[in-house]
Amino acid sequence: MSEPIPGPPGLPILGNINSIDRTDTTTSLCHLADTYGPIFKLTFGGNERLFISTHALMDEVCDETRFTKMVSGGLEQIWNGVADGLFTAYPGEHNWEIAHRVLMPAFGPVSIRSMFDEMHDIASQLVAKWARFGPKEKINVTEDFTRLTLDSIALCAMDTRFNSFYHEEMHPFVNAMVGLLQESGARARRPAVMNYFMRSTQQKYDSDIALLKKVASEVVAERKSNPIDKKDLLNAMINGRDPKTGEGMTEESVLNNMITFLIAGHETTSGLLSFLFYNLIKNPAAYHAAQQQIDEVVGRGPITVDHMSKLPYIEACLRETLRLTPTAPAFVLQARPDTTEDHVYLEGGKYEIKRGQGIVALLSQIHRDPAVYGNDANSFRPERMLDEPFSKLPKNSWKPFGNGMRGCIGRPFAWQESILTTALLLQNFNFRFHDSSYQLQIKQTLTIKPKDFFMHATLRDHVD
Ligand code: MNH
Repeated sequence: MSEPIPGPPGLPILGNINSIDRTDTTTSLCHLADTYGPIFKLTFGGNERLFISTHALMDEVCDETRFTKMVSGGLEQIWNGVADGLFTAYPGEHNWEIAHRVLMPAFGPVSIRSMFDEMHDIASQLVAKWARFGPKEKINVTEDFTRLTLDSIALCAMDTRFNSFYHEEMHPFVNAMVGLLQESGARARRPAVMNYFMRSTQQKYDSDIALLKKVASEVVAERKSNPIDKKDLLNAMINGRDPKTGEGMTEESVLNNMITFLIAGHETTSGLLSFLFYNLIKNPAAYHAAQQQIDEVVGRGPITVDHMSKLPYIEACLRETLRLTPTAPAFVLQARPDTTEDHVYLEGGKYEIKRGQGIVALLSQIHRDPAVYGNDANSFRPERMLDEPFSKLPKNSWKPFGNGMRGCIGRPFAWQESILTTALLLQNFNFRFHDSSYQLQIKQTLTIKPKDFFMHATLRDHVD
């Protein structure tokens, strides 16, 4: 006999909407996990979802012969903006398969290496800005990292400069994107019928989506009328052919994926860098070890692409940051739709899962499972993420980039950008909190970022 899956009692129509804090969904869900255990259920807008928070359960649902990605909740609402782009495509969709095979080489190591100079260009703009600010200026960390990551993906992917560092306001694309993400999340939380009564919300949602499409189609049109011979993502999408079927991507699919890259390609990396600097400032020993490695490996000269693989301590700090605060905090799985049974079972029959039922992997809980990470699972300890211990972690115990074939295609991009930026910043500055008693709080849209996190940057005294 399977055990009943526990969960808090809910309201008749709204379900468990009151169990969740909207600005910090992840923390609310983690509290529920502490109360209800390794697996619990919640109901939103009439749909029941399961939430898992241990490595043992995660290991099972990451088995791609039994489970696959599920597009539901906020992610399904993002369909309104980017339809079957890579991130939002339903499992098995033909357009996903074509785009996946066309784009895999474009995100491969050779390609990402060739983007180094452009990433360096944008990261240098950040260094220049903070250097001119001087030590007294209060830096809005997440905003400047968002400028960095957005400009970087736009330049590397499609040779377009957003020049965010030269504008007070964020590029309109960013506001539209935040609008799409926030409203998509909100829609998933309220009963569908309520949307009909929210005229102005609907109008803003529609105009945000229209702006995203306008920016993307202008870029594609510009490229088509002025072709350049550059191996970037846009050319890969326009000219690439699926090695298996010989098909190219449709015009719609190019646009949907262009917007997808701009969205998926910067929010998460910006959050990662923000949490990293929070962790470094909070943990002086790790901070000094990281800075020392840069001084030894790079010294005071220029940082090159060959340095990227020689900074293991920085990589460990990045991995440890994604363990504690995975910036894409959850993803959803389901029994494979081609399963013939009505139910599947977890832990050898202990829990019964209906076909089509969403299983949300709560990454920050899974990443703190004491069975894997021990009693100091809540501490920032980069040493446990150095190459050797990292490669020996149990399978599926560190999943910030998702799972299997639906895992993150942009991982090598994010990694190079994060190592480079961290190296440049630690080489040039010392950092401290603006408010030395700052307590970490989290702000969530679809991704998480530290809330109200400000710091100061002082140029390092390079006198020997
Ligand atoms: Mn990314 C999928 C996390 C950077 C583009 N990404 C995923 C998934 C996670 C994820 C988790 C799986 C989601 C799911 O199962 O529903 N991504 C990250 C993190 C970072 C990141 C934590 C940075 C840190 N991602 C990037 C970058 C790009 C990108 C940079 C693009 C340049 N990610 C994608 C795309 C997908 C994806 C595209 C969907 C892949 C697919 O399903 O084919």
